[in-house]
Amino acid sequence: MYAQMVDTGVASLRAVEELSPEEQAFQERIDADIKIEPRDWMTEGYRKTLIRQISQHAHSEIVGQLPEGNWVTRAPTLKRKTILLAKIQDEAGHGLYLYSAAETLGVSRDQMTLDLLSGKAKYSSIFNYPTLSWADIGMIGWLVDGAAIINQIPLCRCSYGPYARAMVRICKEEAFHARQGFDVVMALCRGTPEQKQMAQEALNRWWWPALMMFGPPDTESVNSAQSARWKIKLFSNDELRQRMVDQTVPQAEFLGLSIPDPDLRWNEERGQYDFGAIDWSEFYSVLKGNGPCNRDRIQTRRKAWDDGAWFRDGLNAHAEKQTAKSKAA
Ligand code: BYC
Repeated sequence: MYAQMVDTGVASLRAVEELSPEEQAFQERIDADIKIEPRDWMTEGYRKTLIRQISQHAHSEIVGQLPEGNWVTRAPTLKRKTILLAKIQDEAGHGLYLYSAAETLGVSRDQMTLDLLSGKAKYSSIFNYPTLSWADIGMIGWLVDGAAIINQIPLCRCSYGPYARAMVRICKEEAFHARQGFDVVMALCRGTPEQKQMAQEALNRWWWPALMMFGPPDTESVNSAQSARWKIKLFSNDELRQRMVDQTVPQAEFLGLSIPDPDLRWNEERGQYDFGAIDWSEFYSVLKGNGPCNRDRIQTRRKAWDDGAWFRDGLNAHAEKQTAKSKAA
């Protein structure tokens, strides 16, 4: 699979003999499944790729709190409200572990935040869609966290030690999140016809964006080949997307919901579902900043950054004072 990904990636890879002796030794360690740790020698490309991916992953966790936060005051019961609050708090924690993992590569958290606010760094396309009804909170848990788990379980085995270790705890927590989402949707599906209809409408809106979360098709994925060679990526975007469809369709059947894809059918020969064409123009448009909520999300994060300036200044002043004190002692 890994070899196949390297072959099908759109970006061409340098042949092994073109690598410097240091680069070859580095690649051999990765091939032997030896984890790369922060103080180990690494190529600049490996470091930059990890900073790009881990920081974007961290930003996704932080921006991902916003569509859910929209429903904290309107959760239907106190129990659902406390569960939602706990979940949102977990996402903040995931952001923190991931920022810390990225910091081990020599980038500061302030720099990563500034890159998000300037639009240089991306975050997951999925969080540019609005949460219009309570059923959307269920869909985020069931589909978005479900997709996140499929994408992130392999990351627990990726080549960079701090990222792999952070992902172990994140995946455990994401498994709870996905179950609570399924529970929200199941309650709606067992409720009144109006509630079931609300769930169906939410599924219709979230299905395709959830499949886009896995990234562009393998034929258009610029980073896949190199990331596969470095074992940052263990499965291709399309392989994981297929896994998502195969896992989710039976769950939708159990709930009595229909997947909004007329071309969806079981392929006996492949032992997998065939599914319809994804509208990649929508994905690229969202990436360019033209999704329904892009501007709103960045504006909210900018405001949070500006509003928190006094607090960061206070922490820094305190830290400087402590350092001066310990030097004087
Ligand atoms: N959204 O060459 P490709 C979560 C970009 S879940 C935006 O295939 P790569 C959460 C990609 O960055 C979500 N951009 O890239 C769940 C690249 O542009 P740059 C976060 C996307 O990196 C619930 C370009 O398209 N999960 O956190 O090999 C609640 C070409 O793509 C997307 C992660 O970040 C997208 N969906 O593969 C709260 C998991 N897809 O960077 C939070 C870790 C692609 O070259 N990340 N792009 O300018 C990954 O596994 C990989 O980075 C991806 C993309 C599979 C996402």
